[in-house]
Order: sequence, then structure tokens, then C-alpha cells
Amino acid sequence: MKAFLQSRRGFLKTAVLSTGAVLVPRANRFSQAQTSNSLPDVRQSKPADYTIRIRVSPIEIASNRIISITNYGGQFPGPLIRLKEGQPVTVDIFNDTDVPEQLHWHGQMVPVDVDGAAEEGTPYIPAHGKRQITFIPRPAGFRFYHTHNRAGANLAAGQYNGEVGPVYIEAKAEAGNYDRELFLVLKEFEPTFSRGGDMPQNFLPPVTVKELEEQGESAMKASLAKGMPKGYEVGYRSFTINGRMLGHGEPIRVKQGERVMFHVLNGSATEMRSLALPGHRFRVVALDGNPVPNPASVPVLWLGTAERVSAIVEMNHPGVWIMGDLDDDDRGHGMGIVVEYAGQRGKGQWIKPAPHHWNYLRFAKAGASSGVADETLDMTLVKDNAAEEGFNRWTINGVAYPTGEMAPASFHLKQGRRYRIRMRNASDDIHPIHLHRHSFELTKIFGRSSGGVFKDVFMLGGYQQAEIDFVANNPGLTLFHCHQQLHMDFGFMTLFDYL
Ligand SMILES: [Cu+2]
Repeated sequence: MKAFLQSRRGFLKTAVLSTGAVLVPRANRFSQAQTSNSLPDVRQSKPADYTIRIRVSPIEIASNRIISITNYGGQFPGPLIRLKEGQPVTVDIFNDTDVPEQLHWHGQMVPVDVDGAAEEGTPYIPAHGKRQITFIPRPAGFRFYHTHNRAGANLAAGQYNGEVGPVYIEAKAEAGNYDRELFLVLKEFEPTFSRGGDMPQNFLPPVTVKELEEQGESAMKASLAKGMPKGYEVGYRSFTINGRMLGHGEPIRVKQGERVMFHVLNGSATEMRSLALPGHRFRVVALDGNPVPNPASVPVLWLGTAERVSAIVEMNHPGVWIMGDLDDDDRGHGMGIVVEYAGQRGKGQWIKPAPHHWNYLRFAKAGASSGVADETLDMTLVKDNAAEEGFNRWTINGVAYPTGEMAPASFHLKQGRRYRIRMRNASDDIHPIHLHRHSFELTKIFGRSSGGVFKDVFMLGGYQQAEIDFVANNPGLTLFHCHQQLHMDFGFMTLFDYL
């Protein structure tokens, strides 16, 4: 492990909080180091660079608060996996649980048999079995791995569990104007169902489409008039950063003048998250691991489910602070971590930041137009309130991806063409929209053209419309879905194939 770390940019110190320990590669092909435990297993075709074990085990999220969850390697978050762009890597994935598993390499442009989605045709990692995969990590930047099992009504399955871990893919030449980097994984535990409940989304610019609003509101009224209750939503009892509730675990210790790169991942199954550090600003340099054309400083980060933000904070406001979620209730139940300056003592202080809109356009190329697409795919997104045994059913152009089944592709791509997806959200819910195996460019959001911001998840607000472009450059079945687990599991999913 030591040799591995030293082989990267020597001038930077890498620090990971204790719960996000670096995974020890079994055979270190990067440094050519041989260790006594790297002897090849004769049963497998090649020695693996990494081993991931999926298991159920107790995880202590606060003093004497110990939950039992499925996780990676007996810890939460899963071990940080560092890869090198373009350099093949072999990973052994052991599934020590009773349930077949899918491990998705979120944000990477990998083949279908590696990607980790049964709907695309990735083989399952059998219960009490193993899969070995080899792939070429790309593109560089902050990615992650997580389960892609559907959970449905089972709050002990899918991403309600602890199956989330960060991945960092190093570029061939890595620029870094900072002193050290930290990975933060935001995650809630102990989920329960409730009827209805509103997801906050007033942090997005309030640019809604009247026609969509009328459609959504009248459908909801009609449903309630028929005596339907509101569909189930999920809430949580405990909230953590890197697997620890606020006030438990080690603080982040900083020195005045230090520039800290935070790689923040929202590992939630269902929630949108915010993060602020009183008296400090975040200079956002990458979204979903992709450098933005126009880095800008903001007081608050907002992340939809599965989104990542890489932001540099200059530590220039000594004290002991709570870096946490804006929501008092969520922060009160653990969504925060203490930042402590050297030589400072005392309890962490929280100061509520001024209201602020989170707008992706802020990081876009100034004055950029959206370019020209070869073809536009229209998608209207609709909620059928409580239509499936009390759960909201979600449709794309009137079609719900069937629960518990596989469906054929609904959209057909030609390799090399540039596609524009025009999404119209006829629901009041916010949707973290995700495309597998490709990245997309935000080309029109909040009614404005945009360019240069490439992502793999973006938040489409209630009754909003947006356009994203992607190039069909990675043949094979490709899943497109809402990353909100409840939405995905109850229909909000479709497949692209290549003709
Ligand atoms: Cu959704």
C-alpha cells in the first residue's frame, strides 16, 4: 500500500478519514511490488489487483449505535479504490451474502459485462460465489461503486444498505492546486416508509413549465379524489458522513492556510443533500468527477442521489466548525462532521448560510450554445400516484419498466451519433437522472443554453424541462434511470440499445 501511495503525485499528501481506508491491492501491478499475500490463486485466470467482499456485518455509526447492513469489506463506506486511467485492472468480487449481487461502476465507460446492471445483461455475482472482472478504468476523476440491485418494497436491500464506495481514477498528468484531499460519503441509514412527504427542492432555480404543472397537479387531484392515499416515501433515523454520525468519530483536522480538496459523494438511496462549512466557500472544480470549464466559489453544495462534487476549500477561518447539511433535522440526526483547526478547542459551531440557489450553469462555459444534435429523444416523465400497491408508479412516455422483470430496449442508437434527450418532468418530484456507460453534457437547463458541463447524474426539478446531449460511443445495452431508488424500482428506468 505504501509503495502504491508513493507512486502517485509525491508532492501531495493523501489523507482519507479512518472509515474510508485505502483498500490494499492484493498484487500491486502499479508498483510491481510483490508481497507474501499476492501469490496467485491457481483456480483463477489471473491474480486480482483488488478484492472486494460483499458481506453483512455490524457497522458502528455512533457510540454503541451498531447497525447490521450489507457492505463492502466489513466497513462503511467501502474501501477507496484508486485506479489509473487507461491501465487495465482486475477485480475479484466475492459475494458472501445469500442474495445474488450487481456491483455497478458508476460513471465509468466500461463494457456491459462489467458495468454491473442486470438489465443491461451483466451476470450476477452469485450468492456465496465470485466474479472476476477486468476492465480499463476511464475516464479520469471521481467515480464510485455501488450495488445495482433493485429493492422494491424491501428496505433491507439495494442502496438502502451500505453498498457504496468511492473510486478515484488518476489521470496520466494530474494537476492539483491543493495540499491534500479528503473523500466524504454522505449516507443515511435505518430507513422507514411514510405516506407522502415533500422533497425540498427550492434550492434549484424556480424555472418551471406551466403546462407540466397543470398536468401533474390535475393527475394528483384526480387520484386523491378517488380516495387514493399518497404514495410511499422513505425517511431515515440516522444520518452519517463517512459512516459516522455528527459528533462521533474523528474530526477533520486542518491548519490555517491549507487548501483541502473535498471529493463529496451523495451515497443516498433516495435523498438530495446539501453541505456547508460556516465561514468558508467551496471552489467547485469538478462535477461527477469531470472538470468544469468555469470553476466557481459557492457557499453551499447540493448533491442529488449519486452526484459527486470536487471542491477546494481554503482554510482561512480558524475555529471549530460543523460542516453539515442545511436541514436542521437531518444535521441533528447526524448529517455533519466537525472541522477543527490546529490549536482550536471547543464544540463545533454551526451558522446557517444565506439562501443560495444551486445552479449548474454557474460552472458552464460562458456564452456557450448547446451545439447541434443529430437526433432528439423526447421523454415525458409521469407519476401515477400510489398506483402499484401503494407505491408511486413512474412512467417514461407512458411506459413503466416492469418491476421484477427485464424489458427490451425502448430507444435505439446508432454509433457515433450525437443524441439530445429532452426531458419533461410532469411530477412535483425532483429526479436525479442517470445514464450508464456514457457521460452527457447539460445543454439546456432552467430555460437557458449551456455547454461544457459533463455529468452522469443531474437533478431535474419538479415540473422542469431540460436537455442533455450524449454521443453514442460505447456500444451495448445502456440503462437510463432515475437514481432515486424508489423511483427506479417502480418504473423510472429505460434501456437504449445500439442498432
Ligand atoms: Cu426520480
